Amino acid sequence: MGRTLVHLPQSPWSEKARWALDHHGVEYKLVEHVPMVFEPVLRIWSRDLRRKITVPILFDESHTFSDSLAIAERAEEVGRGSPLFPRSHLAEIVGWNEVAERIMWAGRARAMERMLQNKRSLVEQLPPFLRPGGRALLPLAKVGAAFVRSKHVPRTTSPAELEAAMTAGLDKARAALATSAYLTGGAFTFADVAIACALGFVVPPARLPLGPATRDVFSDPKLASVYADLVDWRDRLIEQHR
Ligand SMILES: N[C@@H](CCC(=O)N[C@@H](CS)C(=O)NCC(=O)O)C(=O)O
Repeated sequence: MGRTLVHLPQSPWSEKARWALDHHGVEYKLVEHVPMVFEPVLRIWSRDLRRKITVPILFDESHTFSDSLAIAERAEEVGRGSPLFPRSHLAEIVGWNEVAERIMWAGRARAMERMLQNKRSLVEQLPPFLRPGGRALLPLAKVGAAFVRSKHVPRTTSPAELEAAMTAGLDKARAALATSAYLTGGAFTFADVAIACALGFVVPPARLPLGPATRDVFSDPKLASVYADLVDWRDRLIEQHR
């Protein structure tokens, strides 16, 4: 099928993978994921019937890369351009990806709660071929969003804990950026890509194709005001490196 990335256009995780692939000039086809519906297909394509399916997934030659970090590493292996994983700072970069994952994990939990209360955003989650059905398909959109929440969001974490998980990571990034325009090694790396994408749960970047209601749901006005400096940094990074 040729090199193919299965993604969710609006998801910060998918953007993390696309950014690395594009940075390295890697060519690929895009297939838009439909939560719940595509899961059995992706299990078969990835030849792993038991794994928890998440996107992005890259199918490349006979290999499956089923995580944004693994996809970025593959991009580095087959692509061209400046390295996103310089060996001298590898451990730090992987550490920053973990920081980003914690911010995103908490950010998604908060965004999903808001989404389930927002009918317009739920309708915007319908796959393109169902969107013309609009409000009539709201119950279906709700089932899809509830499925994604139950798959990824444990009910035991309180809103305060989620906010604390986000601020811990954002404070760490702010401290690192106090002395440099980049998080590690004085150059643009995957650490910057990962944290920039995590800021998608504070203020989504303009370039992500989100419907207006979903843009609201993914935005966190309180954190946006506290971390306006990080959002500015992210926007400059996109201008220079995306
Ligand atoms: N650590 C994974 C996380 C990916 C992830 O959580 N993807 C979610 C994005 S919301 C997803 O696949 N959701 C749709 C689904 O579960 O069907 C990565 O970096 O790729």
